[in-house]
Amino acid sequence: MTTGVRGAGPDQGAYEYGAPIWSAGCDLPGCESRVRNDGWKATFSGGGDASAAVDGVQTTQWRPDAAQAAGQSLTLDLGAAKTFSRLAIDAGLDATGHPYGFTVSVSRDGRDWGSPVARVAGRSFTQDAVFAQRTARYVRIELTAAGDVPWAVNEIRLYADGPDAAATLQAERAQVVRGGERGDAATGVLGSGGLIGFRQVSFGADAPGRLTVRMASAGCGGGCVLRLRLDGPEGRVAATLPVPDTGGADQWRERSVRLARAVTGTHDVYLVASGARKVAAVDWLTVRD
Ligand SMILES: [Ca+2]
Repeated sequence: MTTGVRGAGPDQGAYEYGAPIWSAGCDLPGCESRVRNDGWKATFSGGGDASAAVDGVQTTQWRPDAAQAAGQSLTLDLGAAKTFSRLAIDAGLDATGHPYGFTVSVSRDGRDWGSPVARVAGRSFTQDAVFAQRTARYVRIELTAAGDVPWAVNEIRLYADGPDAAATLQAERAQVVRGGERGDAATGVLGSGGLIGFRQVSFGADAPGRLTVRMASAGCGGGCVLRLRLDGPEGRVAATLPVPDTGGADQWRERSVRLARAVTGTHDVYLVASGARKVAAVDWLTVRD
């Protein structure tokens, strides 16, 4: 890895000295938009412990005793309303337990389900159901065909059209960067009115989370802030984060502040700099508990 070198060549070690630190995990668009599993529960219509289907571990598998039959269902409780537009069933390396067909339904209260949002037939290693984006707390997957062997699920995942607010939103990957250089791994120093923006960010928590920003700043004199604004650069302020003097535009620090109140649903998100000609460079931001 020899991109983003500072000086004559790469420094020895895991990352480039003085550069923003890397974040572990996949940074492809499809990974960023994965809905965070923060303690989902799964219930099988035939009873038994179905927790392995949503325990966040790809190698643990749920597999009931009975062979597949139409009407068997797994119901997920996401704990709070989440926004998503794609469901993927991962059966790992087990090629025998894929369902022959299923429907996906969603519900806000776990009682009123309406018509299925997706119908899927045919078998593949990962079975995706794609539908118009929904916000719901409960998801039901119901088989529509019989099979010789039991259904098997290693992990169920949900994805949204945009990133989850709890993901690490890398500033250099923002859809909008204004009033500062985009940069390879972080923005340059944003001036007052400068901003970065992310489209269609999913919020789902019932309680206010914390905005955390990794930033670098010098010479602001205590009067600078970064504001988290919703739905537009001039939109409602969800949080105001004072910018500290970190000792230089290459001295990175994390700072966080609690949101004024809970934000739910999907919003375009803007981090807007204010207070001085040079406010702060931004590495990443996130909203989580
Ligand atoms: Ca699992």
